[in-house]
This record gives sequence, structure tokens and C-alpha cells, in this order.
Amino acid sequence: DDLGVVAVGFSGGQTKAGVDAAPMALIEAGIIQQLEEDLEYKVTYDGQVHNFSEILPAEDPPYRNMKQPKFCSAVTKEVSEQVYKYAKDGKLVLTLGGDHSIAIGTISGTARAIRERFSRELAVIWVDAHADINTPETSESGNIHGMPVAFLTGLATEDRPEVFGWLEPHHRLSTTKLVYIGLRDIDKGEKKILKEHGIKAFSMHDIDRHGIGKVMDMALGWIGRDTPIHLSFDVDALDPMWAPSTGTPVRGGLTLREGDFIAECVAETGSLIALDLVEVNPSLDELGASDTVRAGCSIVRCALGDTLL
Ligand code: DIR
Ligand code: MN
Ligand code: MN
Ligand code: MN
Repeated sequence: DDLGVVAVGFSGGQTKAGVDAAPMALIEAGIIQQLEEDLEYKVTYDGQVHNFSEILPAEDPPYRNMKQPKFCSAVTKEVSEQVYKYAKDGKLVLTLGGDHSIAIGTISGTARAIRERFSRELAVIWVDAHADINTPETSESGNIHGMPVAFLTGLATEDRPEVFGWLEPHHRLSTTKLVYIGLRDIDKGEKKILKEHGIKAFSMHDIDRHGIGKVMDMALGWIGRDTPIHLSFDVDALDPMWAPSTGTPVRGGLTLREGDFIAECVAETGSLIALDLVEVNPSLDELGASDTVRAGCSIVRCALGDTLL
């Protein structure tokens, strides 16, 4: 099978340095080689970790409470084009982040490609401790990595093309095609949005109650068979015991096996068209960095079809 890899060394959606180094750490841990040799993918990768310094705006003051709005917008627009090209080509797309703001690029790219190729709507499985569905107005932090789902679903809109105004209807995702897994730290404004729009979410409480097996049955049942799936996996969904090196760790998360199991279940559907692995930050909790990178590599392998037996 054909796989396109995009390495996005971008940290501007939040304020902690180091998440930009994650793609190189994952690649140095052998992720691409494993996909080629063990899983027999035909990999297309330009060999570069893009840091987008060439499109860093001269000035980028906060706008509608968003930090680095122009830079985030320009980077995600570039990522969107790259992911779109691979997905349009029929390639499965793996994006190595970077912070989670880059999903504005990856998901808008696949949503557009899937519309053009199959006249279908994309489904997204968002695995995260956080819902990342703040609008600029509900956000308490101003960090754009807490807003990607709001922009992707059109709950947040903006006319200025240099601040996400480039997002058009064909880039967007329906709130009915979105499923969350692993939530445990939701802002007040986000809770209201989730409730008002009836968005499907499986929190850690749901996983404790039903078990991860039943939760995956329910999540995939909600999406329905034969729907193209984009899996956006924030490594902070895992408990900090397994993935400590991330910008906003939240205790009480998924075990390593639960994370891999989610990825394995998505792989089993045969409907995965794109995968994001984001928010690994090797410079935080340096002793735990290699564990975090290994956990990330494992999730990628599981989602791309590695099986235990
Ligand atoms: C918080 C944290 N809800 C925010 N979000 C994070 O900044 O909007 N997302 N950490 O991964
Ligand atoms: Mn996230
Ligand atoms: Mn998160
Ligand atoms: Mn919070």
C-alpha cells in the first residue's frame, strides 16, 4: 500500500518549545523504516521536517484572543495542501506533529480529497485528553492547539484569509461525523459546545464503565461502516505514566494497551485514510522522552495494521 508521510515540526499552536522536535525523534526511533520493512508500505516522504520558518510572519499579534494567528494559519494551509495531494493520489497519509493545531491542515486536506474522490464525507476519531473545540472566544489560553475542531467543524469562522479565512466548506467536517475518545480535561465553554451540538464523546468515565472494547464498538458504530476515517491521536490521551513528555499531561488517562487497542480497532475497519500523531515533546520530562516516543511509534504501527499475532 502507498503511504505519504508529512513531518511537521511546528509548535506555534501552544507556548512550550520542543514539540517541533518530535518528528525527528520519531523518525530516529525508526518509525518510517518499520513501516517500510515490517508493514511493507511503499513510503513517499520528502526527507524533511518542515519548520516553516520561511513563512514566519514579520509580526503576528494576537487576534480575537488567538496567539500567533497568522503563522498557525499559514502553516496549516501548507499542511492542508500537502495532505490533500497525497490523499487525492489515493495514498494513506501519516502526519507526524507538531502540536495539535496542525490538524486544521491535515483534516481539511483529507476532507477535501475524500469529497472529490468519493463524494463522501469524512469521519474523524479524535483521541485526546482534551476536546480541542474552543472557539477563539471560549478559549481561556488563546492557544490555537485548543481550537482545531472548532475551525474544522465551522463552529469558529473567520473572514480574513490570513487567519483561517482560507477554510472553505469543502474543507470542513460535520459535527455528526466526529467521535472523541479519552476526554478528561474539558473547559467550561467546550462542555457547552459539546452538549449543544450533541457531539459524540467517550470520556475516561465511559471507558471505565464499559471497557475499551465496548467503547470502540460504540464509536465505530456511530461512524458507520465504509466511512473513510481520519484518526487524530494526541499522545496526551495516554496516561502520563506511559507518555509523560507532552505539553499538557493529564493524569487518569489511557493505558499503553488501550491506546494501541484503539489504533488496532481503527486499522481493522480497513477504512483508515489518514493518521496524525501529535503533541510528543521530547524536551519535557526528558527521562520519559524515550518512553513517550516509543508509545507514539507503537500507536502509529498499530493504526497502520501491525497485529499482535
Ligand atoms: C485547553 C488545553 N483546553 C486549551 N488544551 C489542550 O488551551 O484550550 N489541548 N492542551 O491538547
Ligand atoms: Mn489535542
Ligand atoms: Mn490534548
Ligand atoms: Mn483545561
